[in-house]
Amino acid sequence: MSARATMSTPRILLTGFEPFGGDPINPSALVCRALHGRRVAHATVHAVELPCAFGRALQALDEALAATSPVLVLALGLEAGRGEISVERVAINIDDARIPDNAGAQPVDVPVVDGGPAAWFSTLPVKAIVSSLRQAGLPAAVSQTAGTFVCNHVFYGLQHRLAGSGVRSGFVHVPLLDAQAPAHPGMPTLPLEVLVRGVRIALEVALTHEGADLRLAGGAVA
Ligand code: PCA
Repeated sequence: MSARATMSTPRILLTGFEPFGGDPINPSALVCRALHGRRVAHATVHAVELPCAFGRALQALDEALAATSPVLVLALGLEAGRGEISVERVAINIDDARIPDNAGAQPVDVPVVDGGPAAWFSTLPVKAIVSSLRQAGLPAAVSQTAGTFVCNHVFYGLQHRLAGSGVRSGFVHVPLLDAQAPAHPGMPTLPLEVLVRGVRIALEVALTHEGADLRLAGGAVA
């Protein structure tokens, strides 16, 4: 495809994270690499790997947003311990790190955005995405929390930046890969192909679902 044609194709910004916490790989980055340049519906995926560091991750996100002017943004991250592709519902305005980030920072109870609202909801049709993933036979669930580490930091920052813009955005946590099973005994894992297929479906639904989200139960009893 010529540069001109590429430029005129609407772009999806897909982000993943570099490895963190001592793991040599982060499945979210591998999914990004697999989908970079691929066509989904009428748009082309532009994938970017973010540093797993408070502040710097949002700077990298800002650069990627400015460079791509996307029609849709999906941020991905790893959550070891979850067995499903988890479509996040809400980002909260707090950084509270149980472990240091890749730059050695470990903020505790610091807002992501000073004076920002307590939370932002995903603007993706989260229920429709989960429903389509399940129909395709993939394990998927709505998640009620993206945690308080760098993933939630990026999710909140993303929603804050795009609030009112009309550009849909949100966050999906993916499980560990099968290849990581030996380093994480007893933890659920999935093959990379399943994650790539799932994220592709999520992008397609996010781009093409019209109107309000589906009214399907996706809640949790605490
Ligand atoms: N997962 C971490 C940060 C980077 C990643 O992939 C999180 O859930 O916050």
